[in-house]
Amino acid sequence: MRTTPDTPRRVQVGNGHVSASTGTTQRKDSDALFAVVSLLLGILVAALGFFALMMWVDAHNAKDAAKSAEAKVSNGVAPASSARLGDLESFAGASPSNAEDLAAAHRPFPAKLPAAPAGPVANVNLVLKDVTIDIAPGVSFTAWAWEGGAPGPVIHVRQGQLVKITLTNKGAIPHSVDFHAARVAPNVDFRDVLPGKSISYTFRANDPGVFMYHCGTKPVLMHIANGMYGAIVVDPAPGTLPKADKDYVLVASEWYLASDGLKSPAQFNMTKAHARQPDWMTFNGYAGQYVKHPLTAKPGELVRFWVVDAGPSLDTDFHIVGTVLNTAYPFGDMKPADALHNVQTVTVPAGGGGVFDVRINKPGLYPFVSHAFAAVDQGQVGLLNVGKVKGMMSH
Ligand SMILES: [Cu+2]
Repeated sequence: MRTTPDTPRRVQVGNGHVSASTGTTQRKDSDALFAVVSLLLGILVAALGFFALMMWVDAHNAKDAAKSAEAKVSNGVAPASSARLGDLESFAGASPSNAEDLAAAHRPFPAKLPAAPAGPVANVNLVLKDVTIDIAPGVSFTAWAWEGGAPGPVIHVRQGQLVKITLTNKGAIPHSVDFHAARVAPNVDFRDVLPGKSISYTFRANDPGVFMYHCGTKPVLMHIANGMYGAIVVDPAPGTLPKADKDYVLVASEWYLASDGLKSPAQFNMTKAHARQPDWMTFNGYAGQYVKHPLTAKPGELVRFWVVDAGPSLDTDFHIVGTVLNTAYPFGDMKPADALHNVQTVTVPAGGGGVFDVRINKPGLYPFVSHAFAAVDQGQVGLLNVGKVKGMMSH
């Protein structure tokens, strides 16, 4: 290395010694010190450079992630990172001071299974409509639902019948109807129907059980959560099941509200629906309606519950307090050989069904619930009054 008096600070580092370019001892000492400092500075610069490189790599990765999120949005997938879920405000349990009176005055959704039509064809007319409904005492909701509210009418047909569906859209936007009991081409029969228009299609009810039906127009989550669902019971061929003395249909569902719905009707909240944080959960569309207006049975009667969970997103864990389910047909598989016996709680999945037979001998008030207990606090509870007993449950 070439050194000159003009460049006294240049040093050569190597082989464990420091050589300086000038002749005096003092200068050699200061040069040595400088060499050490320079060495340390060099290491520092290298370290800083390394961290800078790492930060650049991170920034680059973040940019890629942002680009990929952007691509997902443009593909119609909602960005999960755009909602601040911690800020969600719950309106669970909101009630006016006269809630008890309103609950007593409420006309409960008829849970009793209607008769199936006779003959080879079952004609089903459904009308979709934008209606304001009550989902709990004093809590109203601007639903996209059916002419009679939500859920839609209970449909009852017999295995082997030809079901002729006619759907009329009296709502403001396109809707459709998807029957889980049907084996048809969904792009044809479940297609969107424009406002003011109708659609008809048929399917053979070959599969017995209890099935969900719902609007399948995108975003499906929004259409179901707004109230566009119901249940169809397909009776198994005669002789398959023991005859029930009482048949009740329950449609479980969740409600996601943008306000408490007390002074003015609440609208649907998509952020809560995506977060699966409902304000209310119900059987047949109204919180606790069968607590005030219990379903009934005589001691020893065979009571059959046909349960659909419309969701849109949470399961129902069906349980009857104070007894054990004598026979359960999980998922609505009605083959007696596939049934379960003497079980306590059976899951009904969102979009699925289950049938439950129970025979209760002791008179009393027997709550039926989703035993995922937050659901009970949010309204998914009712009572079976066996033997016309007086009084109410303490819980
Ligand atoms: Cu719809």
